[in-house]
Amino acid sequence: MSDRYQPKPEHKFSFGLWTVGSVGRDPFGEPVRERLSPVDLVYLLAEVGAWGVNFHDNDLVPIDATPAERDRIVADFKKALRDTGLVVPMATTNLFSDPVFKDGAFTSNDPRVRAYALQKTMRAIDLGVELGAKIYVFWGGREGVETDAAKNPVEALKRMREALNFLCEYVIDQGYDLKFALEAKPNEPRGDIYLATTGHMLAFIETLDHPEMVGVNPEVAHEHMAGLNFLHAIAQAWEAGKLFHIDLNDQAFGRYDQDFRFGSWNLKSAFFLVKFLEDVGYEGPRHFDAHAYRTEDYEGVKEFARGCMRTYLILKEKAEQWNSDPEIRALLEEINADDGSTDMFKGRYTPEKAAALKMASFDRVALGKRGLAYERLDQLTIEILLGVR
Ligand code: GCO
Ligand code: MN
Ligand code: MN
Repeated sequence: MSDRYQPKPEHKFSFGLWTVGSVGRDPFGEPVRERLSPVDLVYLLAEVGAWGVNFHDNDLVPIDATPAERDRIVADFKKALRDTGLVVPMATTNLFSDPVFKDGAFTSNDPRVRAYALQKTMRAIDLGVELGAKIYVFWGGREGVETDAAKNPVEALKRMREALNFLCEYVIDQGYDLKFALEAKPNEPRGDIYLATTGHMLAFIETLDHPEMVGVNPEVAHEHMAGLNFLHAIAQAWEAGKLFHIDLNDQAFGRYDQDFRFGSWNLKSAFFLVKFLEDVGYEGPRHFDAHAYRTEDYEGVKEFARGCMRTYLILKEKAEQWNSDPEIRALLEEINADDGSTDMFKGRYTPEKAAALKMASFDRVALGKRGLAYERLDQLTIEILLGVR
């Protein structure tokens, strides 16, 4: 194996405890792997070369742990972090597993459940910050419905806003250095989940009391489940200054929530995604929110984790190759050529520009006849990906 694709801390590759710790349970079958402790998982991640480990509160501390148990678990986990050098870049709350959240957490119709969800989240924020997290993810897996008879969707949005505003104030009040990243998903486990896409989240964030503290955590699989172009989602988030975190995995369109190894399904989408993150200089964690196939033992889980990072680094190299390929560069130059003939119409509106533009003449037929060479450009991309160029 070439050293070029060895993960290093500067690549900021992270995994959730729930990803490599997945025991392979699905709606049709029982676990296929024994459960490893959080400490074992930290060592496993260190062995494969990861930089960071993320967790839901209850991945680390069971929901019914006593304060003494909590303190012991946290102490053991901190020791494993010290021994391995792994960091905790992100933390989050499990607001979906326990039956209390069967109808949502922040959007539940029951005000006692909403209050409990806030309490649980404040405690989980304290835990995340104690372990060094700088990003706090909100994934509202149960914030939705099977039937719209059950909840008023406008009321649901108001409840979500109230909860996030409350929690932003909590973070400010504690003096924590912590940002929030909202993660959209269209469905699963609920029939429909509110704020279904990254685009929905971006619009919602602007309605919060502290929009500067809140960004997004887009996930490849979630946008693909909705049939959307993931690159376009993260590009919009990036342009808005809101790409605080990212969940990398893979997913066939139109299927159940697959959480495949990064790059294992749609190589071309994965390529343009890596190219984008590297080209713009995204500096956040590259978090893999994926699972090994249910067929695997823990050797297979390690292969899965290594594969996520290795594929990322290979695609990063391919992106460099794409950017410096002379034929691609020449094509891009031609595609983006500007003869300066429309310079006087560019920029902000003025009445003079509008009047001049209305009088200008364009050779519409010639413009429509121009071939754009995107076929060649795409074939060159494919040949780079296939390794023949
Ligand atoms: C999913 C989600 C989760 C979240 C996680 C962190 O589809 O189950 O992607 O894995 O990312 O809860 O918030
Ligand atoms: Mn997911
Ligand atoms: Mn996710």
